[in-house]
Amino acid sequence: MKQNNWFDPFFILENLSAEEKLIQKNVRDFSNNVLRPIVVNDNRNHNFNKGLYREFGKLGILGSTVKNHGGAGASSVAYGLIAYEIEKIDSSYRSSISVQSSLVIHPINSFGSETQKDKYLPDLISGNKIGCFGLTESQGGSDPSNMKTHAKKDGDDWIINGSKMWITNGSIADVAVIWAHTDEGIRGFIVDTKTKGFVANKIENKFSLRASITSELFFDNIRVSKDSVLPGVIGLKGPLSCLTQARYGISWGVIGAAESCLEELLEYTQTRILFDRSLDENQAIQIRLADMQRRIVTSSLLSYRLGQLKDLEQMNPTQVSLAKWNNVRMALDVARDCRDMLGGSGISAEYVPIRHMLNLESVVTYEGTETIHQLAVGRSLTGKSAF
Ligand code: TGC
Ligand code: FAD
Repeated sequence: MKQNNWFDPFFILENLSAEEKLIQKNVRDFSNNVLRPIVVNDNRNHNFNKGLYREFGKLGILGSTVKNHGGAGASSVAYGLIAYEIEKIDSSYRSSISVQSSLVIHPINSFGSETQKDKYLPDLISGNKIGCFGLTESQGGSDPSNMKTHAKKDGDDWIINGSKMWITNGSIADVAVIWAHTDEGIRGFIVDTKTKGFVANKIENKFSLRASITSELFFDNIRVSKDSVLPGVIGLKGPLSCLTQARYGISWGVIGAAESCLEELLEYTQTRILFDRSLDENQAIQIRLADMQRRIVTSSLLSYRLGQLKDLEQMNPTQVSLAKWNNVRMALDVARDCRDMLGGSGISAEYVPIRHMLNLESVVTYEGTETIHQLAVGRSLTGKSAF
């Protein structure tokens, strides 16, 4: 009988392909050697080092599923494993990979012209250029159809006016994929962030995702050429289909965050002596630990199955809503419970749960809030839209 391994009792990791195992090992080594030593300072100083993008590029984890333009052509399960390993360290670093891969490279690869792909994908995949994705606006991110940003044709050009809020990478990006209303419906534009009239301001004083840059964008009569518009999609399904890709990755990533918290807690409860016995000898503590394992493992099985379906091109948005909702809720609850069982130490930056917990407050909100995913599942069950 095989030994039980607490984070992989159903041998998901053992049964990965040789390529998936190698990708996971490389990303885990990178995370431990490069990201782990810097995360506490990055979090404390509200810092993200742009140079990391080139390192991500060298490792092959930007646009990892793309089959050309320098992409590794990896499986969707491998993409999930990348998110999982990176988010074990911090959701901020996973966010930077999600945005570049799913929200910038994906729309250009799926909806861009061959000229756009040749122009942008090699630099985005190698990390020479950084991208951001502008959908949300201040009047309500849950309802993107209500966006005010609009683009009007002016001869061969387009003129874009409006603003975007809470944009990851906004003030460090070279390239922005901006969604705007046009007379034809919602369209996506690839905008050089140096274009006159493009302003990005970093949002300061966040309690969450402090090692990720979040910005507000303003577009004041930005003039872009007709070659900037993504020709392959019109309508909200353009940005929403990008979100489906990113939400899939998030469902994997948060398992890493939860696992990190439990790993640290297991060690703590073995060595913390209260009432003459170690904390983990108490039934009440064991039940809570076991419950965390139950939630982590069932979430892993869900994401793994979703990855297999994605590779078979059978994944649909309702499955993704269920997984994003379930797994982020799981990770947030696990991080909070781990923080509690660390007692007073749990509020110290010396331990990981409080940082993960605070990060996960963003993750439960972005890429569709928990309520939005519940309502998406509700709509699919009842056939009635209750948004
Ligand atoms: P609805 O009528 O449902 O749909 C409009 C069209 O879109 C299609 N569609 C989808 N396509 C692909 N994937 C999905 N998940 C899709 N959901 C819908 C749909 O079939 C339809 O197509 P068509 O051809 O019929 O036109 O649209 P709705 O206005 O009722 O809205 C539905 C709702 C509420 C679910 C949607 O607006 C939504 O998901 N809202 C949440 C917005 C959101 O998640 N924003 C995230 C912004 S990006 C971000 O947070 C990045 S975080 C970055 C980081 O990781 O750091
Ligand atoms: P609102 O939509 O105003 O929601 C407020 C509350 O109302 C929530 O609890 C919500 O669940 C609830 N609610 C909404 N509608 C309903 C309803 N019909 N019924 C019941 N309750 C409802 N966006 C981008 O475009 N690009 C990015 O790169 C990006 N990065 C982000 C990074 C961070 C750190 C954060 C925090 C956000 C980011 N976002 C990004 C924005 C994110 O997608 C939005 O914050 C999110 O979609 C929610 O929108 P909102 O903040 O306007 O909240």
